[in-house]
Formats: sequence, C-alpha cells, structure tokens
Amino acid sequence: MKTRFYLPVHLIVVFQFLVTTANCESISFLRRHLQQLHAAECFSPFTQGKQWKLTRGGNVIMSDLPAYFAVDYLSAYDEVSEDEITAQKDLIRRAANVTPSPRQLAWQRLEFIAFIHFTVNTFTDKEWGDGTEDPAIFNPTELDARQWVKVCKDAGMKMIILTAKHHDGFCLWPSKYTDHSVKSSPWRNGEGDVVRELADACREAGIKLGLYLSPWDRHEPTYGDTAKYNEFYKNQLRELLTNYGPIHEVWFDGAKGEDAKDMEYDWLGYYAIVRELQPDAVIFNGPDVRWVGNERGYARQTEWNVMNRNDKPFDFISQLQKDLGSLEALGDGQNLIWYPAETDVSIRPGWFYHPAEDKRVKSLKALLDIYYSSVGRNSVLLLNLPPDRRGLIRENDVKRLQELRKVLNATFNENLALHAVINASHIKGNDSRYAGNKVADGNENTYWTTDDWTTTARIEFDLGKKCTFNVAELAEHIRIGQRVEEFILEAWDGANWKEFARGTTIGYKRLLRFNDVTAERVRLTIAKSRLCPTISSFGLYYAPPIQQIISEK
Ligand code: FUL
Repeated sequence: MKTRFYLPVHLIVVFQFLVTTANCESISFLRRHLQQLHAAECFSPFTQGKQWKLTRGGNVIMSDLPAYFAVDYLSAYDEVSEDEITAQKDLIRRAANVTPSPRQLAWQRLEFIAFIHFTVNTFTDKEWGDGTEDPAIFNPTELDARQWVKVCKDAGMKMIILTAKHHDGFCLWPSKYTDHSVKSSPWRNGEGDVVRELADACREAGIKLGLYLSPWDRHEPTYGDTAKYNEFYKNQLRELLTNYGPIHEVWFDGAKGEDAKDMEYDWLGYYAIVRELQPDAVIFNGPDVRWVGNERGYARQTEWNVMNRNDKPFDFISQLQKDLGSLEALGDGQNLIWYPAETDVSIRPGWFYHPAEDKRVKSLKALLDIYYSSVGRNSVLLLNLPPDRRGLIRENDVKRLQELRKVLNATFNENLALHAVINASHIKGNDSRYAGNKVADGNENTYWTTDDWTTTARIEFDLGKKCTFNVAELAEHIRIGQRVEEFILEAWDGANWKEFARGTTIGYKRLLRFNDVTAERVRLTIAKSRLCPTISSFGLYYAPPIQQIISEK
C-alpha cells in the first residue's frame, strides 16, 4: 500500500531530474537509483507528512531532501563502469599475486637485525668524517667482535650489518685498492681486519652478516671521475663479497653531501656484482629491500610490500611517500614488484658513538614502541648499536637490549589462541587444508583462506576459558602474496561483540597493543582484502607491566 501511494511522488522527482540534467548517464543512474529506493524501504519520511519542494530549474536533489536521500544520490554517482570494474579486478588479481623471492622471504623472517656503525668517526666524535682523518687515530683498545655478536644474539637479532666503509672512506678491512684503511692504523699493528673478525664471530655464533659500503667516498681521489671511481668501488665490493664467506645483505646508502663532487654511480653494475658473488644476499636500496622512509624507527600503519616501481636504476619508488601500495598508488600496475621495508634506527641519537650521548640511550618504552611499529608493521627492524672507542658495545646499551629481550620474551611467552576451537565463515573449496584452524596450529606454512573474490570473511576463536590479553599478532601467508586491506578484532562480553582493535595491512607480521581484554571468545573480521585473504597465524598474548618484568630476577 505504502509503495502504491508514494510511487507517483517519486516519479515526479525522476521526471524533474530528467528535465534538469537530461543525459544518457543520468537515465541509467536513475534506473539504478529507483531500484535502490524500492529495495531500501526509504519512503518513510513521506508518511510523516514531509513535502517535496519541486522548484523547476532549481536543485532538485538538494531541495528539502532528507539527508539520507542526498547521500544515496551521491554514492550512486560514484559507481564505476563495467570496464573500470574489469580493469580494477585485473589490477587486484595481479597485485595480489606478486610474491617475495626466496631471498626476500628469508630476509623478512630475520625480523630484527643489527647495524654496527664504527670507523674513524668513533675517534673524532663526528657523524660524517671528511676523508682527511689520519688512520693513526683508529686504535680501539679492546675491540671484540664476539662481544658484538653475543649482545646481538642475546637480544634476538639474526644478522649484523657492519659499515665496512662509511662516507669518510676509511676501510675496516685491508683493501688492496687503498691505503686508507686499518692497515695504516696502529690497531693490531696494522695487521687487523674488522670485517674478518666480525665474519668469524658471526659464523661461530650462527648469525648472518651484512655489509655497508658507502658509495659516497670523501677520501678516495678518483671520486668524481665516474669511470675510475666506479671501477674502484666495484673492486672493493668484489673484495668484500669474495673474501668473507656468505654475506646476506648489502646496504647501499644513497646519502651524498651537498658539497660532494658530481659522480654517477653505476648502480646496475653494483647490483650485478652482488647477484654474481652473493646470490642469497638482499640488496638494500636496490631490487630487494627499500628504506622505510625515516630514521626514527617507524613503519607506516599501512605498509604494503607490493608496489609499482619506476624505471630508474636507483630510487625505485618515492620512499617518503605516505601511500605506496593502495590500489590508487599502484596506478596502471605495469611494473609491480615485491618491495618490503627495512626500518633503520639507532639506539642513540647518532649513528656513531659519542661519549656525550651515553645518557641518551633510548628508553625501554621507546624501543618497545619502535619494535611494535616496525617488526609489528610488516617491516624488518635494523637497530644500530655503535661500539665505543674501546671497540665494545657500551654497557648501558647492552643493559637496555637485555631489558628489551626480557620484555619481549615475557610478552610472547604463551599464545592464548594456540589450539583454540575455530569457526570460519568461509573456507576455500570447503577444503580442510585451508580451514580456520590453520591459523592457530603453530605452523607458519599452513593457512586459512577463502575462495577467490570472497574478500570479506570472519573467523571465530573459542579460547576454552576466559583469558586476559593485550597484544594481538597476525600473519598473512605472504609466500603467495599480500592481500588484507582492513581487519577488525572483537571480543564477546557475554551479550555483545566489542571491538578492541583494528588495522589495515597485515603482511608478514602485524602486532597490535591495546588495553587488557578478558574474554573466552574472540573474532577476527577481514573487512577488506584483495582477491582472498590468507592468514597463516593468529596470536593473543598478555604483556605484563614492564616494571614487573624488569624487576623480576
Ligand atoms: C645515512 C648516512 O649518511 C648515515 O651516516 C648513516 O650511515 C645512515 C644509516 O645512513 O644515509
């Protein structure tokens, strides 16, 4: 009855709209809109005696229109054409299927790695040496690479990247191609080799080694002569990648001072040498790993691994940009690559050791924030620990790292969702290999997924008893791509589902912290994903108060 009575009014609106905005697009739009109006029982305002003011030539859409009608009109305008939908689905399918190389995957699994900045700057109290430093000043009194390795390993770090040569040009190994190195220093009577000592200590301890070799060299006289310096640099790269066993990351620094001579680096030539001599090494600032875009220790809240690169040999993407991976940012997606972020930050204000910064070691809280915002945001954390003039990582830095490890161990000690009873709204092909319980079976190689184009889904966890938690951990099965765009976590409070956390991307790992929640049932809603979500693990943890952990013996 209602419909029959009010339909003519609605048709007048339609007619009026056609008169004022007649074109083909608006006709099909109106057809769709009319269907929406019928479907959505949105005629009730008329029954409340509201009148339409139909002023010919005026703005029919807005004239005395209840707000929710106007909103419907606007969203109808936003509909995309069939062609656009097809193109977007094609982009989504391609983006969802970009995968990491085995070396990228192995690197991502390291999660937490160390940077060691050490050179003549340690003795001159500078951040950037100018290349005129006398090698005689390099004389650490107690250098012990085993101490560095032990500190890093105890902190849970899986690789150490050493500045074999920083911008000042001083080499920590006795390079054949320059005398500006440890061989001209009094340290170990000119017989020492820091790279060798670290490589040996890493091998003994089963921790990986990476090397930083600054392209910008303020000492080397050939710098500025493009052909000659590129040859010199490549020779050094070959030395480092041949003589020290397996190297797992090569760190190319793009930094160059304003006063630097003109010099065109042969990036493609450098990358080719790494691939040839150390095929398992990832190249930072090259084809494998990108800089996160800041040196504060924070990845983006929405951190994608899939992006559309440009065709430059360096600077593949604009690293500072806020949005690198949304569908809009992918553009035509003709050059999609897997390009994960590394988050580099120092435990102190500077990259090198400065006595004045002994009291400025980052607080435990700051380090935890950094950990959750880097490792917990789909990135690898590269934390710098600068050895002092003795050649040792300073006691207070060591203490802070021990505290960090203690807190992380206490937090991730027990996954309360492990072996929970799980119910998933959708399962790919109803195949038990992709069932919901794969997210809590403790096996990162198994995963829950849905059929293609089922882009929203829900999974419910029955923890078996009331548990209190304040940290959640999620992981996608990135081996086959990164898909999740939005997710929500809710707990059952006995009467309702209450949201306690939400996020956008997940990727390799997503950590979320929130106030204590006590519940027996929890659910994860994938609100938006590309193609279909894949979740390989889900964890709920309880992080005790920091002070309590630290004071425990
Ligand atoms: C920058 C360098 O200029 C700094 O000295 C430091 O090595 C940092 C990790 O990269 O580009």
